[in-house]
Amino acid sequence: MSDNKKRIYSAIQPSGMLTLGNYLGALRNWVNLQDEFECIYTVADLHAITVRQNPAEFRKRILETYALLIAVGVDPEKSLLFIQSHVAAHSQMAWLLNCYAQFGEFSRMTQFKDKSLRHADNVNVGLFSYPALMAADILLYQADLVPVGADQKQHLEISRDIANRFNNIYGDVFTIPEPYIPKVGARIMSLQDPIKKMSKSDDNVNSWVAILDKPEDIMRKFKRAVTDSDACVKYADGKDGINNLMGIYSSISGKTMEEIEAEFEGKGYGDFKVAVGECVVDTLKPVQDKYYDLMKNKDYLESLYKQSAQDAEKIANKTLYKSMRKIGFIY
Ligand code: ATP
Ligand code: LTN
Repeated sequence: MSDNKKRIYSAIQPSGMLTLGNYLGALRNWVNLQDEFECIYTVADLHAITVRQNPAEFRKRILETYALLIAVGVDPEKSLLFIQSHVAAHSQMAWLLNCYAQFGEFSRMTQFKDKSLRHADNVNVGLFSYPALMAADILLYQADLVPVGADQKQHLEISRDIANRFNNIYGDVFTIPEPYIPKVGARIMSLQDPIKKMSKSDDNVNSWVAILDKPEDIMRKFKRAVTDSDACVKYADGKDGINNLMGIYSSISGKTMEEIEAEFEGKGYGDFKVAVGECVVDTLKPVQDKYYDLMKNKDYLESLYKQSAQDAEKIANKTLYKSMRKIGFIY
């Protein structure tokens, strides 16, 4: 890894099947940034246990997520790609940063409010202090830029606040990270309730398209997508369902909203939904083929994640020890 390129850090939770929202909002950018930047990407398994996971499924899903990241185009030769829990510094740094974050600021996090409503029987302290672990991830690697979907903007702001607060006390320890949010695709909505974001942990399987969904399932989900009674493919306030489908189509085809309106002028929603479904199927097909190939070679995956964790640890420990020394620990 070269020293003069700016550094990118991002992560994704292995909390379910990765969705089209994850792909268009985040992963596609991860791939595109690899030539210009020094990229570090993580499967955020520690974050995922803020919601209860079934052990056997969780173990399987961590590896699947790792393979899927390579299948979408993260190149382990160019970028560091590792599993968060394999580098102990993430948990250690999260503890330190918890002590530089305020109860009040964490209480205002929308994700915490949403998830505590959705998992009312398990509002654990980890769910609350989730942003400290996320700040630890980013700050350990002195990342300049963090590619994420729009829903993570608030978490990034808090990471910046924590970093600034720490630097103000101890001098320049952390690089202050900037968010990198795509112009289109930053917020893909649920196909069943288009005012909610498409989320892989949504119980309604028809609300999301998984990257690994079979073509017939993808087509069915798009045909059933909730729209309105207008029957005119036009981007407008109040047409959340159609706006979302147009956003997906635009994000994949590169066409503007005006071009899409012209293409489907005089055609009904049925034709439009089929066109969106087909372009999604075509985009995901090569990713799926690569994924199934990779999963045949678990030894290869294991050698990759072990090596990357060792490489990541060297960078992470340097920042961890520097922060500890600044705080006054003996080590
Ligand atoms: P969960 O439902 O378990 O909270 P998630 O689907 O929101 O998970 P994350 O692992 O939290 O996924 O997010 C991974 C990345 O994908 C983040 O950068 C996030 O901003 C982005 N992302 C998630 N959902 C969407 C979406 N619907 N549209 C655009 N980007 C998204
Ligand atoms: N909270 C993020 C996942 C995540 C992350 C990060 C993203 C964990 N650590 C560090 C960017 C940088 C999410 O997407 N829900």
